[in-house]
Amino acid sequence: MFNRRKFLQSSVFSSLGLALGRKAWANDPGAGHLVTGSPIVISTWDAGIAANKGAWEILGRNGRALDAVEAGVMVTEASQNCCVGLGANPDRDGFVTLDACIMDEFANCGSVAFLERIKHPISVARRVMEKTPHVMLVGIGAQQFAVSEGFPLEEQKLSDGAKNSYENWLRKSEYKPVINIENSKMNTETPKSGPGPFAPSRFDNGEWNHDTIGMVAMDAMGNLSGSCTTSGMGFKMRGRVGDSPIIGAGLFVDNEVGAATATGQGEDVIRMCGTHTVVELMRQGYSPEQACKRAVERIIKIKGDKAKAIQVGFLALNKRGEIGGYAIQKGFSYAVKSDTQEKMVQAGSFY
Ligand code: SD4
Repeated sequence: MFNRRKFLQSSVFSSLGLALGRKAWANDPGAGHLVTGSPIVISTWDAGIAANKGAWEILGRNGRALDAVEAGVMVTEASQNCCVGLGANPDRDGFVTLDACIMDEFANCGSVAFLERIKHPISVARRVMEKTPHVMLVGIGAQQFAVSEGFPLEEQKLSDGAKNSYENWLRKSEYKPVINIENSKMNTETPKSGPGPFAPSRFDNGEWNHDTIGMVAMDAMGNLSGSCTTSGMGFKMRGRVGDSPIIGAGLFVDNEVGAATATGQGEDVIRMCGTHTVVELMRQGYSPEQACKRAVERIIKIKGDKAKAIQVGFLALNKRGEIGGYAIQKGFSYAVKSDTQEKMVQAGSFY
């Protein structure tokens, strides 16, 4: 029972939290983005500009944040030349497998993982949320559900860009799927020789590459929602699922507090419940940027020096419309759209 004593305790803690938060806020360079009372959408990386425009079609007409975050990331999923959706890099056996999740202001959530041949995993995730008693469907079951809901089964074919990078990767890593004759099945064992570098944290031509879009938004009613969709780590092991479709890892929304999404090396986001951590830090009074920074520092603490070789970025929005992001490495950027602004922001970084 929530008695008076507990109420007093919780008020003391929330006042303490707010005091801490104000202090953190005062030192927070990202704290200037205050857009209280008006809709706002933010999303990861430069593909976020187009995605935000898609979301704004809904938010700008006072639509619901949930509809906006679905429509927004669908723009990225549909763009064959980008790094999300069926045009993206395949797994190490040459198949594109997609992960996505969505969450609304009532803590309703839906998710799909290891989904093949479906163009809009985010919409399948939403159907899981709205039409099933479950939160998450994976693999062939997710695909069957999608087809039963009327989603077309697309051709299994790599985009030109993905084909090129896969062929390069095969050459460099000398990966050869091995046939296990005894069971006449593909041997899924990791080959001893050269599994090759995974891709989400790869450092190419002077920048950290990425293959995910995470989006969080607040609508005119002040309600929050979020979405996250990805092809996951390029050249991952077959069946690998990252943080992006996992509620609390790649995405978390708490309508009382704020919402956060993550990008980068999913394994390291999962092990510290990344976006849930960011939202809980905001609950304690940290600004979005400070909360993202704290969460990054937690990864650094866990990984030690190994953190130098990976990228993880967090992006957050609180209930007051303040936004912020932070990453392990330089180069993490995010797109912002509101009534008054449309721009890219370079997030701060630990290194
Ligand atoms: C994953 N977090 O599958 C995703 C990958 C990503 O930018 O965000 N890449 O681990």
